Amino acid sequence: MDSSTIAAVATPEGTGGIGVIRVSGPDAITAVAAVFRRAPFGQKPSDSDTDASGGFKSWRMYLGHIFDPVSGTLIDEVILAVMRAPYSYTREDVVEIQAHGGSRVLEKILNLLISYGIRPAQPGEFTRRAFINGRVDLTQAEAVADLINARSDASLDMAVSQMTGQLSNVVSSIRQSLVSVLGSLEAAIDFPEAAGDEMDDAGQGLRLSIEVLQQINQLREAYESGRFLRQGVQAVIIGRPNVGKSSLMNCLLNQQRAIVTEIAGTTRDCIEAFLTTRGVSMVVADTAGLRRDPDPIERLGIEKTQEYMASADIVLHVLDVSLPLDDEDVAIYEQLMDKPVVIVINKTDLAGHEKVLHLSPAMEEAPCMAVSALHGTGIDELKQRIADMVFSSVASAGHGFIPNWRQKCLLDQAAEAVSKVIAGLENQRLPELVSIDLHEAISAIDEITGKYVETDVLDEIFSRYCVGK
Ligand SMILES: Nc1nc2c(ncn2[C@@H]2O[C@H](COP(=O)(O)OP(=O)(O)OP(=O)(O)O)[C@@H](O)[C@H]2O)c(=O)[nH]1
Ligand SMILES: [Mg+2]
Repeated sequence: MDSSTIAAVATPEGTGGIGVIRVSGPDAITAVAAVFRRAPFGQKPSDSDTDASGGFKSWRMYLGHIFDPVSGTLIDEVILAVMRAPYSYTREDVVEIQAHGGSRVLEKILNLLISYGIRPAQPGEFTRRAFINGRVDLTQAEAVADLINARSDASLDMAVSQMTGQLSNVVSSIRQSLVSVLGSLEAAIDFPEAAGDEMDDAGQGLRLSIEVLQQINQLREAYESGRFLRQGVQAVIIGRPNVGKSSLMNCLLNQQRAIVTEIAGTTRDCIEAFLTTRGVSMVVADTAGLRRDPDPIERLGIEKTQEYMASADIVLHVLDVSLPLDDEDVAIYEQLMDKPVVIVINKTDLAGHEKVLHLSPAMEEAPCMAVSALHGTGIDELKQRIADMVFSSVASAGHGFIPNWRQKCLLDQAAEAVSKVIAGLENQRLPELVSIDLHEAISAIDEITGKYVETDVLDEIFSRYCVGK
């Protein structure tokens, strides 16, 4: 265990009203005390403000100045928040210095602390210490990064529930069941003469293993269907040239992002933009209109459109209500196969046109929204429809937890091992052999919560955090 004391600026770069420097480790309090003069300046602190040795009390805030003891120069007026071990974020002694939020001020304070033997923290090192010191498990530590990076209400809610240990609870109950199956197998190995009980134990072990596999599979499915709550939804707007795809994109963004003209084939490249709507974050892509006889540049654009379509989570297929449905519209729709799709019937404002578009039988099955991208009508309803589609797939995903990719890979390993356990119990294989698979399942589960985890895995996880967290 690293016993150094670390410090970092915990607030974002740039200027702000206040900036926080966080210090953690055995020397945190003495180092900060050496460069801090309390207010009211010149007066002795009263007994109630300090502990028996005259030092800072835990869970107290102190107003004063940070100064350079060598030159005597005053650096800033600050508030210290002192949290003594183990009642702190890292379970070590922690001091948070609330200074003014100028980058130069914060840099000076940090350098001063470094001259007192404190070292700059690595990305995520405070949270890593919280994990190493047992304050949080690995799923909770990972949720801290998700919480900071959350760009929508839905991903924020998910991060909060994971941070408060709800995913850990589900995973722990899976582990408990596996351990209890292991217990009965080991009893069968150690006391083979208790043959009568063995049959009962094997039957119960099998039932429990099947239950565990179901729980693991629910979490794996949640990853597939809820991945976009973590990563954002990839939505792509497609359709024939000139139907109003770029106009729709601009309407969704409420900004003139893509060029709109009456010339068919205006958009040549795919244009992406980020959008948060109804608690869902989305990357929307406007694409080149799909048609059979494109010019060479359009052809390249169409190839890109096909790639976007293949990787999209949701497709918005735009049709022009003022034109009859065309073979090409049907052909585009058929390419989508089983992708979630919303048919967007555009240009509903056009007076004098037949406003009912006769869709193909397959298209009739898809959700259909009428809009006017020119006037912005129907756009709110369309956004709501997209959000509903996202949330309904998440709601059907089980516990409401969405594992991240690392956790999902370990769940895959656990599922494979538990399937082998089930097959072993069903075929009455030797308990010694079945227990090998059980151990494998348990160690995959333990890696999710970080009970056993390699250092390089931790390095990889925490390197993605910001410095100061
Ligand atoms: N009346 C009416 N015109 C619209 C509407 N939406 C788009 N348009 C017009 O349709 C024409 C084509 O619009 P775009 O948004 O450029 O269409 P697009 O599908 O991106 O076209 P390409 O990029 O060429 O494939 C423009 O003249 C728009 O002003 C609408 O809701 N109502
Ligand atoms: Mg366009």
